[in-house]
Amino acid sequence: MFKFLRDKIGNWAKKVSEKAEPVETPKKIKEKPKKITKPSPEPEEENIFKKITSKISKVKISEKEFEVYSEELEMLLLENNVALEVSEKIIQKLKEKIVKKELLKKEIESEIKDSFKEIIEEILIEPFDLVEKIKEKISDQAKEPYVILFCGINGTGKTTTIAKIADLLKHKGISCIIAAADTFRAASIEQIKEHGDKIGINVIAHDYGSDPASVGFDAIKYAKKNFIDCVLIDTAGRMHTSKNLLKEIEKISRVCKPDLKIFVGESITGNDAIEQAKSFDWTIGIDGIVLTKADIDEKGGTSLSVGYVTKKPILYLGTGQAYDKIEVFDKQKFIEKLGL
Ligand SMILES: Nc1nc2c(ncn2[C@@H]2O[C@H](COP(=O)(O)OP(=O)(O)O)[C@@H](O)[C@H]2O)c(=O)[nH]1
Ligand SMILES: [Mg+2]
Repeated sequence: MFKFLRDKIGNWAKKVSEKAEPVETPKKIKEKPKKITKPSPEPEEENIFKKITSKISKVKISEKEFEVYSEELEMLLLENNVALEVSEKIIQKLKEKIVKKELLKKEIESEIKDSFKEIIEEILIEPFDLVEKIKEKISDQAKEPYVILFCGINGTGKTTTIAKIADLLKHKGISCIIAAADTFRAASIEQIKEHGDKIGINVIAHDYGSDPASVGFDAIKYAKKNFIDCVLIDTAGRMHTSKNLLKEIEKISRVCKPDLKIFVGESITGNDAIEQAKSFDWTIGIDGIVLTKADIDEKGGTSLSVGYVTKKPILYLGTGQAYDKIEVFDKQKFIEKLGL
């Protein structure tokens, strides 16, 4: 996972540290005035040795040098699915942190990596705890179910993610039902029902071609009547560029009044996933993101960028096809996976 980005950042840091020019040593090293009152704590010989070695190995990266390196870095980041505005931000921050700073040559690689770590920590949005959020609402006297609407384009893993989340919530003692509001794609109702059977969760479905908003509405009604804690609404995949289909999801959202709207995107699609997230956010206002297929994402840039660009947190990463292949998005864990 995220192998390419990790290696690229590491290799770049190494290269910069190898190429960095030593700070110019002064022509004459001024003789230190002899201290009469306080004796030197270390032998004179050792002091001189330290002074010389630190002078030789100290490096400073000039602004000009950094420009050259940063062009290369920008390419590496873009190639690894980091969005343009995020790579620009990284470079600008990195410049502030390392340019013109006197560093020991051996320290420069770790200094760059540490700076990266800080920058990435700043860029990633802190996710909220979905389980806690649901528990907060259902512990309320109102006894209203917590409603989550899932959106995204075709094939990103919405239905699979819903099954995973339903299973996860069930294990946390939160009862769920699923609304099969993808009434459009052939076999979609059978697919979600099959998941429901496997994980032991009821699915509320109408016929194909029926109004998806009314499926969601009925599922909420059923949940209220049967004291079910959470309703997960599956929807048909729609291109983020199709105005009519976006109108339809806007209607589902208006009718069902979800507590949370989650965009499901593929981590492997890079900038496209970011454009999709922006478009759904613009249409219904998303609250969080699930990035699927992180198990086959070698690059990692989408996970790094999508939150920053949309200002919405990544809540979970999908890491495989099985129901338990879902991980809470953890900033520190992500940084660790990048090997920083
Ligand atoms: N490797 C991998 N495959 C996934 C993941 N999530 C979903 N899939 C697969 O992606 C395909 C499409 O998933 P589906 O849930 O039907 O997508 P939908 O059209 O958005 O509802 C299926 O073959 C899933 O098994 C994931 O996290 N990792
Ligand atoms: Mg589906």
